[in-house]
Order: sequence, then C-alpha cells, then structure tokens
Amino acid sequence: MQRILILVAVLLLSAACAAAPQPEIHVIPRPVSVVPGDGTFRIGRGCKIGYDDPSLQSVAALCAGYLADAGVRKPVVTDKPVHKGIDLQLDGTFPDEEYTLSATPKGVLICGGSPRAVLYGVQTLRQMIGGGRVPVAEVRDKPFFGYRGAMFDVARYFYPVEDVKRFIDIMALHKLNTFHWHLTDDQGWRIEIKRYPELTRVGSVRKETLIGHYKTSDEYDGTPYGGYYTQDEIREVVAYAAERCIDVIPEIELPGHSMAALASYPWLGCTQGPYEVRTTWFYSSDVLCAGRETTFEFLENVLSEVLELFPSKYIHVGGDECPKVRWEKCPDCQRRMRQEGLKDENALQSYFVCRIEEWLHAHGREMIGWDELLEGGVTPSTIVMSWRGTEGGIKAAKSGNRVIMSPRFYFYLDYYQTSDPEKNGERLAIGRNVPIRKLYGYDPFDRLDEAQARNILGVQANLWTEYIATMDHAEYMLLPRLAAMSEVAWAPEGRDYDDFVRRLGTLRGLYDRAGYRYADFVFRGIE
Ligand code: TNX
Repeated sequence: MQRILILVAVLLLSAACAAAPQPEIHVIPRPVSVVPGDGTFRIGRGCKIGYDDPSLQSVAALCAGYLADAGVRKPVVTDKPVHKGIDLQLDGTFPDEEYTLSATPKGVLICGGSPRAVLYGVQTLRQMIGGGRVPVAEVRDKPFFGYRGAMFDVARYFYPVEDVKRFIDIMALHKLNTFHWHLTDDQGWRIEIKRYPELTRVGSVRKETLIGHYKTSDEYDGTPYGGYYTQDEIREVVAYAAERCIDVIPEIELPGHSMAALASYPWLGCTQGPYEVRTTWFYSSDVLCAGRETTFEFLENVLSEVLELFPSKYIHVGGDECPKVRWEKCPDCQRRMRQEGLKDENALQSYFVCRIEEWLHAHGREMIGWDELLEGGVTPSTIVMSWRGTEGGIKAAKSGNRVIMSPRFYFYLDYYQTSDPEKNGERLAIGRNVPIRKLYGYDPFDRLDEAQARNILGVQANLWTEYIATMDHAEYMLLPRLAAMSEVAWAPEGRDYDDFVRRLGTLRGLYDRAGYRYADFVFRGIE
C-alpha cells in the first residue's frame, strides 16, 4: 500500500513538473546557441563542484562563491568528477575561449578549451540559476573578439584596491578579459615607483579639486586629495584579475597628461617648473620634454618597474592630447628635431613614442597608444586605440595596424545616459550622452572589408572619472551599459536590441543579488 502511495505521489509530482513552464534562458552576452530541454536541475545544499584538472581549481573555487551568492548553501569543491552536481572539465580539442554547458536534471557539465573558457561557462551558469534551479539546456559558446576591454581611470579620482577588485568582478561577470588601468594623469600619479619616490609623495596629491563642471566653474573645495597603490597592492590586483582570467594593461601616460610627474620632478618639463598637480580637469600645456635624454632615462626606469609588476603582453603609453606649445619654444626639443630631421612637432611626438615602443619591444612587450599617435605616424606594430571617433581606428586598420575600438560617442561611460539628463535626474557628468541603445548598436566593422576587419582586435568601454568620485557612482555609470558593450564584444553579429533588453532583466536580478548599483533608465523606457 505504502509503495502504491509513493508511486502515486511521484506520478503526481512529475505531472506537476511537466506542466510547469520551462524558465526562459536569458544570458548576456548572447551565447552562440542555447537549446532548451525539459526539466531542471536543482542545486541543493552541499552541491558538489568537481574539476578534472588542477588548472581548474581556482575556477571551481570561484564557482562555489558564485553559487553561495545565488543562495546555494555550502557548495563543496572536489578535485574529482562528481556526476550529480557541477562538473568542470578541460577539453583540449576546443579552441582557447570556447565552452559548452550541458544541464540535465542530474547536473551540469561545463567543458572548455582552457580555464578561462570554463570560467565563461560558469558565468553563463550564474545567469541561468533561478530559485536554486538550472533549466535543462545545451549551450555552445565562444567570443567573437579576442580583446574585450574596460578601462578604469583611477587618476582623476583614486579608487582603493577593494573598489578595483569590484570593477574586475563586474568585468568577469560580463566575460570581458582585459582590464585597462589608467594609472597616471595630470591630476594624480597612482603607482608606487621605488626609484622615484617623489612620484607618489608629491605626484599622488593635488592641493584641491574643482567643484562643478570645468567649463563653467572656478570654485575649488580647498581640500587636498590623493592616493596611490603600493607595488604590493598592484601585485594583489594583478593576481586577483588573473584568477578571474583577466589581463591587466597598465597605462602610463606620455608625453602629455603628465603634470603629476612634472610636479614631482620638474626637470622632466621643457621650462623646468615649478609645476603643480592639476586641480581642475582637461589637460595642461606642460608636457614631458622630448629634447632631453633625462626624460627617456626616467621613462625607461619607470617602465622597468612597471614591467616587473604587469606580465601583460601589451603596455599602454597614452599619447593622447599632447599640446605642442612648449616643444615649439624649447631649445632642446628644437635641437632634437634638427638632429633627427623631424619636420614638425607631430613628428617629434612620433619620435618620442617610437623610441618607447622600441624599448618595449626590446623587453618583449607590445605598445598600445591612443589614436593621436597617427598624426605624426606610427610603426606597423603599434596598436591603435581609437577614441576620438571611429575614423582613426578605421584609418589604422586599413593601413594594416591592429586596432582596439573605443570610440567615445559609443563607449564613453562617463557621458550622460539619457538625452535629457536634468529631467531624468542624472548626476553631473562630463557632457554629451550615450544611451544604452546607441552603445548596443555600434558596428565594429563599419567601412572595413573582411581583411581589414581582421585588424580589429576588439572593443573597449572607458570609464573616465573627472565627475565620478565614488564606487557607487562608478557602478551607476558602468551598469548596465557595460552589458551592452559586452555583447558587442562577444556576439556582434545578429544583434537585436529588444531581445537584449528582455535578457537584461535576468542580469539585473544578478546585479541586485551582488549589490551592484546600476542606472535603471532602460528598465523605465527612458533614453
Ligand atoms: C578624453 S580619451 C581623454 C581623457 C578624458 C576623457 C573624458 C582620452 C585618450 N583622453 O583624458 O578623461 O576625454 O571623456
């Protein structure tokens, strides 16, 4: 009798399960394919996460943390296959970043060509979990672009290590793989360099900060502001990012945007100072002197320490917005131009940057610079980051240079998010606006034929912080626009905005659980 009762109960229960509608699977960035099946896998208390290769240990640990965040009690990691739980496996036949995820009522199997691919599968799993269950499905996935970046400007405002880690976590959730860390600028030098202690003693502090917008205000707060990372902290961040399969590219700005360095060591400038760390935004006419050898010695010494800290293949040297007025009057710069047969100051800028590039090559690294570098000419090996628009990037890609597209009218997350910021209650921003729809619609292949398009390494969103002083505010500017950018980077073909917005609802739930701030304009239909 008892047996019959149990049987009836089981039958009733399975009928109820069959009738329950299969939850829709919403993942951002959109996977290559998702084939839903019937039923769900319930991730219960003590759910096991197994891995089959020691290189997956930290991915498994991250997975356990994510499950705990999603409400799973006490997930357990083991270095053996578990079958009735979550299995993580390496599959050497897969390309580096490709993975599959198959969820059955018994468990989830994630296979990837590398630990980073498996981690992408785990990030997808995070978005599939709802109410402690994973819907049965087969997911196949790989990214379109190999470079999927986000830049964080910690020079204008300083963000402590904990904030930077949060930024990296947010990147990992969106399957981005390159963190561009903007560490030096006119308003602050943020990285400890042992050989030049003044860079942080003097250069990391400005005596006060502008209140309001630099175009309309001349009011200052009268309060010193500063901060920097010790080399140990830098190492900590690089290791944290590496665990999340994210490369960190440091940016050391030259020859412009260098007031913090000039204030620390006035002999770096054409007029020899005195200089002070800039207290307002925009940039300064004073730049590194291109005539004196001491400038290059300084930069090589700084970069030597930087290379020790950052294992990344690429190093970013800025190169943007470098006024030439000091060079025009500087006898050392003019002598350099005569000696080197350089026709103008743009050519001098190229000379400057190419020298640094040569040095980086000699040390096994490659150089990225902003698109202004094109004005005086670049070498074929320079990687151009196109920010002033898409023109620079298109021109560079056509002439065979590798390019990262970061055009400001699409990917500048410091711009307003709606067309009527005041009415919509947006906080003060630098200007213009990039609503999420605009960002989502960016075409990275614009005006390029197939061969030229192959020079586009990828895309990047930039968070400049002139008007963003706290992590709360940074997250509000970043999310959910970063989600749109991640889809341009991961799955640029066949995008559909309405479908994206539908899927964004699920990601929003995850933002809420993780405690990430975000702007909700898109959810209220405001553009
Ligand atoms: C231009 S993008 C800059 C930054 C500013 C940004 C503000 C770039 C290479 N230079 O220094 O922070 O505009 O949107």
